[in-house]
Amino acid sequence: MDIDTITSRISHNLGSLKQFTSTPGNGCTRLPFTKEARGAVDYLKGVMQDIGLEVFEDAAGNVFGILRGTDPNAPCVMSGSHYDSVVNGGNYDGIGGVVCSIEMARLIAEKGIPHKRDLVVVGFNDEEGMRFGTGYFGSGAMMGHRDVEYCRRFKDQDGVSIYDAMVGYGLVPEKITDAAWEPGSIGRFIEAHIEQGPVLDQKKLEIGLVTGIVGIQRYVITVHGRADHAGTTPMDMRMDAVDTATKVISKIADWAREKADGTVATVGVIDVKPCGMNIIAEACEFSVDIRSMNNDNINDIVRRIRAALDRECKIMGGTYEMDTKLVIEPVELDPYMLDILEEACKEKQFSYMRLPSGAGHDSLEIGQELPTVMLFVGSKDGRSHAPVEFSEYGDLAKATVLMTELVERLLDE
Ligand code: HGY
Ligand code: MN
Ligand code: MN
Repeated sequence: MDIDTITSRISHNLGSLKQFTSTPGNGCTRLPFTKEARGAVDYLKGVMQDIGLEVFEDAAGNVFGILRGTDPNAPCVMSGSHYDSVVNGGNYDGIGGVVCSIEMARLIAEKGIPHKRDLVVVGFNDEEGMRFGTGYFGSGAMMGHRDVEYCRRFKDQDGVSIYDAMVGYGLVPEKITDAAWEPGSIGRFIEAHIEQGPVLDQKKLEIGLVTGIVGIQRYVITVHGRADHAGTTPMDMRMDAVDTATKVISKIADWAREKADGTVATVGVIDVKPCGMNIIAEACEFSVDIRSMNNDNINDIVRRIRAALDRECKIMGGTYEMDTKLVIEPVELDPYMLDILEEACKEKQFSYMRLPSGAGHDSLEIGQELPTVMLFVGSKDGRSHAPVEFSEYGDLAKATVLMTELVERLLDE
């Protein structure tokens, strides 16, 4: 396996995929069910077809390429990541792993050695949940966790539901359950991804072997007060939604810090209505994203948020709603596959370490039910979800070589 050839192929494909963004010059914005998604999927299909994979898109907007094995009844080995991005994101998050999996399939196809199990490469749709505030739509659909009601329920900031966005993209939401794979048909899942954090970069390591992925809970909370004149309304007669919401928001990060075990909590979105300098806020909507390897910590912070909202809204005389967007538990990743990867790192003298993932991934959804493993490559300065996101193509090539070694073994087990 010529690492330079793999590196140049990855560099070429990721370089070409950069064009599929709605914010050219300001990072990658490739939201689900958009023309940018369509462009990236068509590009990926072309590369997969060039390798000789059987290519198809499913009812959720995922794209698959299959290298057939000799035993159609054997559970397949699947590898991939997501092709969507956040707004003004980077050019490696998700798509880097999709390209690595495709190059891994190419290496195996080029050898032309028959193998027992199908090798399936996948580009998942809407892992980020950026547009609809959810997450893991494509991988969740593949695992049988998405239905038409789910598609109708979640809407983007323009009020477009997943359902309507799917129709606009040419999909039939009523067929979303067709995206579910038969239980037992997928044997193992392998995902290469950028770390999106500072650890590998600071330690100058080439590979991260991911031991587990944090659990995540996401909510959108709306505090309801009353719009009034900012000048004439005495302080004791106000129902100020911002005053009440911020009394809760200001505590959330400290509740995470108190856990002192890597638990994190983020309020990334705050929206005020009617949003006027001289109007007391009628409503204040904010997002909460809580993550930990310890699920009890997440539940405790959610409990404290609810209790604070109850207390502060009672004092203000207002109300609140707490809309659940995502609830998923932490996963431990597969020790058997991790050990094989670790042996391969040693044999190839790739510098590596084992570490948990603070970012969510399709592997978080899939790993709830299937043996799953992830490999990380470093993120320059630990930056991600920003246009400056950068990873070394050579490191992605090394992850590809490691995945190839693992998958070749799994295909014939
Ligand atoms: O939010 C995340 O952790 C991931 O980038 N979807
Ligand atoms: Mn990602
Ligand atoms: Mn991401």
